[in-house]
Amino acid sequence: LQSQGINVKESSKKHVEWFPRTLKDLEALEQKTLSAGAELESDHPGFKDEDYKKRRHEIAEIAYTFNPAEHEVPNIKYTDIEIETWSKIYNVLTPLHEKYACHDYLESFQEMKTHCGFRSDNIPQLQDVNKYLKPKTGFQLIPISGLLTPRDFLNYLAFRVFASTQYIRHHSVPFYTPEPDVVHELMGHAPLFANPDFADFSQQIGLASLGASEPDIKRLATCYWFSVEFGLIRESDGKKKVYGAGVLSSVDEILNAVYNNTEARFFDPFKACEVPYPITSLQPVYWWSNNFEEAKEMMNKFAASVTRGFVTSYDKVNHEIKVYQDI
Ligand code: NLE
Ligand code: FE2
Repeated sequence: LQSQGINVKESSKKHVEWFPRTLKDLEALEQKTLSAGAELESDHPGFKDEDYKKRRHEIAEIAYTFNPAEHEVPNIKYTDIEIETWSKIYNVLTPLHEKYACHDYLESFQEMKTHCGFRSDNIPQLQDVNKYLKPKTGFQLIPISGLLTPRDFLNYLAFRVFASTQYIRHHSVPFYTPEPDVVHELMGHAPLFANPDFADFSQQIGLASLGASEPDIKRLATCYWFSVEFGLIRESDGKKKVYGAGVLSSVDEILNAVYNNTEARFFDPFKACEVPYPITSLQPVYWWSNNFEEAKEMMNKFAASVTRGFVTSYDKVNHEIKVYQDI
């Protein structure tokens, strides 16, 4: 840490994990992706499908060679089978969204239909989504080739960068998959990054994760899970609507959140951060906020409680992380 220009007092000197300071540093993180989608678990529906595995490799290669500081995200030419899987999900999800997705999501989804090629017969390209998002909130989606550790994934968010997959789920399981895929990233995550409060909320989690201890990373990742992935919003009419991407991208998860009498708790990061959750099955508990501004304020307090001996902020002109030593 000292070599990077921070004077940590001898007495408070403790080990701090390396963390990215520039967009270029994110390239090093991408090279650390786990398995690059190569080793699918044996119970994955694509496990025995050689063509599917080959295709996952092909798409992973594109992310490997991509440099976030220099390039535009390359377009993928999706196959007919891939587009058919997308259509099947799109056609069932969009009417469900009309009923159960939060207002802000629906609003930017409409715009993305016009500007980013969201259609039943087209899988939108990350680059087209970025052209829409960047002027709105400075957020962008960049491709990764496989799973990142929770630390690395959250670190990207500090830069207003969302690490995104580009492959699509296996055609045999359209309505629920435990893995992120392009349906999850685009139908789930992309639209809300156009909302300034939601964008700030997401970045706060990222900034707090830079150089955080392992237990703090776990707490931040849990907050992320219960909000960005599975959060609900109580709208002004008192009805709870969905904003979490893991719900919005899955027909089964929406139905579970709406019809299965699942529990909903008020999102307090200090409480939510300690609660365990399943990652390969439907959620038993969802957490709600009144609005993104409120969620952002609460996350701000939580982030301030993650002490590391320094605080971080983002310089959006130079796309760099600034580090200030605690006084
Ligand atoms: N279960 C979600 C879906 O099927 O779209 C993906 C969740 C990824 C965290
Ligand atoms: Fe996600």
